[in-house]
Amino acid sequence: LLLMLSVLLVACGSSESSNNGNSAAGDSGEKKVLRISLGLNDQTPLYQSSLKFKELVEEKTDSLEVEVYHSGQIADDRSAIEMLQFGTLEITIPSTAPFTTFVPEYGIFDLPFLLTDTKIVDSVLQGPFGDKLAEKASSQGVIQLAWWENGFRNLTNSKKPIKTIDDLNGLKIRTMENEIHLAAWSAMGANPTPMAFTELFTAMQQKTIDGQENPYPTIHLEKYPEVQKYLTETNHIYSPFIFLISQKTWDGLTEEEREIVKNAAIEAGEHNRNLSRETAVSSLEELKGLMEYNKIEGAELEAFKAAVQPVIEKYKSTIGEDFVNEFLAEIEKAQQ
Ligand code: TK8
Repeated sequence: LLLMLSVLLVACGSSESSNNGNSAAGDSGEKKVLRISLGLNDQTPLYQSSLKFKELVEEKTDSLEVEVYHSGQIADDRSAIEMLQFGTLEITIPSTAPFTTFVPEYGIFDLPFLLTDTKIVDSVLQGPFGDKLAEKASSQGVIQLAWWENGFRNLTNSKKPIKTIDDLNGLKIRTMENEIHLAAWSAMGANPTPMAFTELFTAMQQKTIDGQENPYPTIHLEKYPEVQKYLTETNHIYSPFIFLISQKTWDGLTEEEREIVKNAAIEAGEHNRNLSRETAVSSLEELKGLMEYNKIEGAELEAFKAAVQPVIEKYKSTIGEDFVNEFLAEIEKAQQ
């Protein structure tokens, strides 16, 4: 209830300021306000690219106004998706992992060590296969307008360097709220706990967990070196961000507004991918000076992969055997 109330207050505040601040909408009525809920802070490529989306939309029309809320101020990923379904929030850009309880096929991204570089990622997502998956969101009262990027996930912890798979034994790792991630970390010997991203920093600070995994920009820009000492390059998962708009919001837009919003989501998404990749490189450089860094590779990487193989086999059927096979064929095609 409190959450709903605070969102209502935010909504009231925003339509008020749009009235005061802009006479362009004039007598023709109020501007439609599109609020974006983000989990990450205002230093991240996600936030910067959302500002880009705002700019692109607002330069094309006077009828729409975009407001960007960062750091889970409105909600965490899963709650924000639910708000889109109810029509109490317009846009959110979550990771795919918490969306799999709504649409299981998004679970292809949770199968570890399959998407290993950006060339393959782009080839799989920026084409018919990516479109086909995105269309599946519509069954849940939300529309996916574009693929954005969270990035390749890597492990941090406060306990010890992770050089071999045995080092993971008993390590308390926070995972996203996703069954496959839990199963994968258990299979690798760790002791995983699912948790909303909004709870993560405090959990690390209070040491209720030892470690977590996220892309380099998040680890760096959310200041994890303050509470985590060891950084291990595992590249175990590629996390997309998905640009979602509420079906209810979409239904309330004119044809022209839909076109503007969709194109802006795609164009800002390209900007986001570039920025995310540049930031991954610069963030890692910074992190190497702040944490003890090592990389899992060679025979050790093979041991990690072997440990999660049964998990991949097991969850194929949950996701849909045919769909997983199609995904694997796309990866193979991209590698040629
Ligand atoms: C931000 C989340 C986050 C994700 C996670 O809302 O939960 O670890 O990687 O960045 O989507």
